[in-house]
Amino acid sequence: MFETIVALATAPMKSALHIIRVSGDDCFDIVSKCFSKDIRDIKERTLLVGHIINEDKIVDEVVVAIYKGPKSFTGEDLVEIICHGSVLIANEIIELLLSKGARLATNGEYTSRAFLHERIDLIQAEAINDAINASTREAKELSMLSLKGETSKLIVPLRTRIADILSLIEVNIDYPEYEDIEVANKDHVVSLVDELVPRIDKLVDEGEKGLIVKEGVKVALVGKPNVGKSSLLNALLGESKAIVTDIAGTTRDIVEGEINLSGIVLHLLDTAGIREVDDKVESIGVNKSKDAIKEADLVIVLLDASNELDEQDKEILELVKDVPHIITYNKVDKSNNRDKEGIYISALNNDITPLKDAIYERLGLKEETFRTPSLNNTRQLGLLKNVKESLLKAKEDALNDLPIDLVSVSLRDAYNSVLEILGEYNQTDISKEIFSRFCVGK
Ligand SMILES: Nc1nc2c(ncn2[C@@H]2O[C@H](COP(=O)(O)OP(=O)(O)OP(=O)(O)O)[C@@H](O)[C@H]2O)c(=O)[nH]1
Ligand SMILES: [Mg+2]
Repeated sequence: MFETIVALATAPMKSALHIIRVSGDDCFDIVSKCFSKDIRDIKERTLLVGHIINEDKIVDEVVVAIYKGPKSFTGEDLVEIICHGSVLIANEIIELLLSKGARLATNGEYTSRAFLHERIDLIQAEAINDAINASTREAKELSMLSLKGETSKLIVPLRTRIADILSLIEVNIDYPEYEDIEVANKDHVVSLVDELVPRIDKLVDEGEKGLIVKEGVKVALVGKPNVGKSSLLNALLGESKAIVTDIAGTTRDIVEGEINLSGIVLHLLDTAGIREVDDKVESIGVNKSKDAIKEADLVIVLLDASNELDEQDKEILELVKDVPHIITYNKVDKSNNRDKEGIYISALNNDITPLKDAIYERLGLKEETFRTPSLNNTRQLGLLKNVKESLLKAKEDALNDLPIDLVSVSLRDAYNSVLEILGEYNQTDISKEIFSRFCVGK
C-alpha cells in the first residue's frame, strides 16, 4: 500500500506554469474529487484540460497528465497537474488535494518510490540528483549516462562473476553427494580475484576522474607574502576580488572564488602569505593557510621569479612536499631567469595560461573522461573499494588453504558490497540517507 503523496515539482516562485505531482494508490480517486472530469477509468497515458474545483468554485484551469502505473516515473499511478504559475494557486490546489486524502511528499520521495518499484536502481536515483545539481554541462552529461543505466552496466558483471563462484561453493557445501558438480577449490577463488581486481582498479580510477568532472577540485594558492597570490586569484577569476597591495601580509583570511576550466570547476582558495609573525590576526590567517594545504586537492606554490629562493620559500616547499602541488614562478615580467623547474607566469600581465594548462594536465583527464560512465560518487567509490578489499581477503584465505566455506565469507562480503552499490542490499537504510538529499517534488 503506497500512500498518495503530493508536492510542487517546480520552484516555489512566480513563473509561467507550475507542476504539481500526485502519486500513489489513490491518486486517481483523490484528483477526481477536485477535478472537473472523472479520471478513474482512464486506461492510457492521457492529457486532459479541465478545472480544479473547490466547492463549486473554480481554483484554476489546468492540464492534467495521467500516467498509469507501472509505466510512470514512480512506477505507480501518477498525475501531474499543470496549473498557472502562481504560488498561491499551486498552494491552493495542494491544500485541496491534502484535504481529499493525499499527504505532502518528503524530500526525494518520488525518486525513492521509483527505486522501490524497481523503475530505477540506486545509481540511477543518484544520477537524477547529480543532474539537478550539476554546475557544468560536462557534469550534467556524465549524470545522464548514469541515468540511462550505463553506469549500472559496469557493476552488474561483477555481481554475476562473484555469484558464479559463490553459488558453486554453496552447492558444494549443501549437496556434497552430487558427484557431477565441479568441486569448488582455491583456484576458482584466486582466478576470480585476479580477474576482477584489475577491473575494479580501472573502475575506481575512472570514478575518481568522474568525481573531478562532477564536483570540481579545490585548489589552494600558497606562498610567502607578496609573491602575488591574490593577483593570481584575480587573474584567474577575471575580476579583482581579493585586495592586492605591495604591503606584505595584505591577505589575512581565505578569499574564495570559482572558475570553470574547460568543463572542470576549480574552487580557488587565496591564502594569507605564510611567514613567522607576532600579529595575532595575521598568525590566525597563516594557520588557515596551512590548513588549506591539507584540505586542497591541489596546491599552487607561488614563488617570486625575480628573487632568489629564501628560507621562507624553502619552508613552504617543505610543507607541500607530500601533497599534490605545482611549483609556479610569478613575476616573470621582472626577470628573464627561467632556469628552475616549474611553471612561469605573470599574474600582473595576465600571462597565466601555462599555469592553467599545467593544472588541467595534472588532473589527468582525457577526452573520454567526459563520455565514460563511471561510479563517480563517494558512496559508490567507497563500496567499490570494499569489494576489492573483501576479494583480496578471500584470495589470501584461499592461498592459506582455509576451508572453502570460510573463504566464501569474504566473497559474500564482496558480493553484498556490489549489491549495495546498486541499492539491492539493506535497501531502506541506504535509500533513506540518499533520498534525504533530494528536493521535495523530485
Ligand atoms: N611585476 C609584477 N608584480 C606583481 C605580479 N603579481 C603581483 N605583483 C605585485 O606584487 C605585490 C603583491 O601582490 P599580491 O597579489 O598582493 O601578493 P600576495 O601574495 O597576495 O601577498 P599577501 O596577501 O601579502 O600574502 C603587488 O604590488 C602586486 O601588484 C607580477 O606578475 N609581476
Ligand atoms: Mg594576498
